[in-house]
Amino acid sequence: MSDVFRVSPEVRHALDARRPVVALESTIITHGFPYPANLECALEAERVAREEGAVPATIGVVEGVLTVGLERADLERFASSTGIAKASRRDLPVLAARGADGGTTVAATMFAAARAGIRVFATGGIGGVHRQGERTLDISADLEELSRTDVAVVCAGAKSVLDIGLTLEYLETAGVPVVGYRTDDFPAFYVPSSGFPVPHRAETPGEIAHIVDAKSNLGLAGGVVVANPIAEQHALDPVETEAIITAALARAAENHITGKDVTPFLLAQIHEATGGASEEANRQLVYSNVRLAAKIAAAL
Ligand code: PSU
Ligand code: MN
Repeated sequence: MSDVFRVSPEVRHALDARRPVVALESTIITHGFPYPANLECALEAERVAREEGAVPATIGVVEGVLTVGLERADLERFASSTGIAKASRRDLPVLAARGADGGTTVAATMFAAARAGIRVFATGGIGGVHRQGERTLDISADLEELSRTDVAVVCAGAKSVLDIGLTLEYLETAGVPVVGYRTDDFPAFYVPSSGFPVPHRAETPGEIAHIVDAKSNLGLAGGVVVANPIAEQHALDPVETEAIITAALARAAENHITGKDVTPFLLAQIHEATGGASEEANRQLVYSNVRLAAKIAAAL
């Protein structure tokens, strides 16, 4: 293909044969979970995609090459190494030039998925406007990517470490459809509701596929956010979760954490504070998103 971009043979064949393919990100492996929970989650997400009849395409930067369809050995290395870069859109050319590894964020994964011709991507939560974002301008590149790159992103909403109201305002301004899957409320990752309504609701994967198709038929560039709430049996207690998130935000401020380190720092703080309960919730919501993404990909 080129020396900076590669699609694995399995993913290439699936796309050529018009079989369903689901993109998966790798920041969740390098920065989202501790080892070995991260490896377990990455492998199980791929297994769930296959169980639903889709080919998984985990995306990352391998020795500078933006790779669609990581090998098992890459997944193991990404999961067990510390110091692999978190790679958002702005980091891709630098990693390519230096031949370095990177775990791709939602933004960078969307870019690679679209370039490969993959239309559906499953993750845990999207980045968004951080609290105080109106002052710090800490707004995830995920939102900008959603405004320009044609990939449907299935997520469990966004964590309330973010300002969810401002995140939804930003998505509206950017012209990004947000569709609640069997919900009227935008989900807040560990809990099924953020208290903010979604602008649109869909009941079936087929309905979502129609929205995605209509968007491209209209010539409207950009993604779609499919918001799939965590199942009640896996959800955390909303009051306890809010307290943990507030404490995590305070520690981030105390430690002067800024820029790309903010999200990984907060995730690690939350995982530590809940002693594994948040990790389990996080894994379960990822698998649920992969299932829904596979069904949307099949419908497309
Ligand atoms: N939110 C989560 N888990 C994650 C991330 C976000 O609940 O692992 C990761 C995703 O890869 C997302 C990235 O794209 O963090 C956003 O980072 P930033 O806020 O620096 O754009
Ligand atoms: Mn940021």
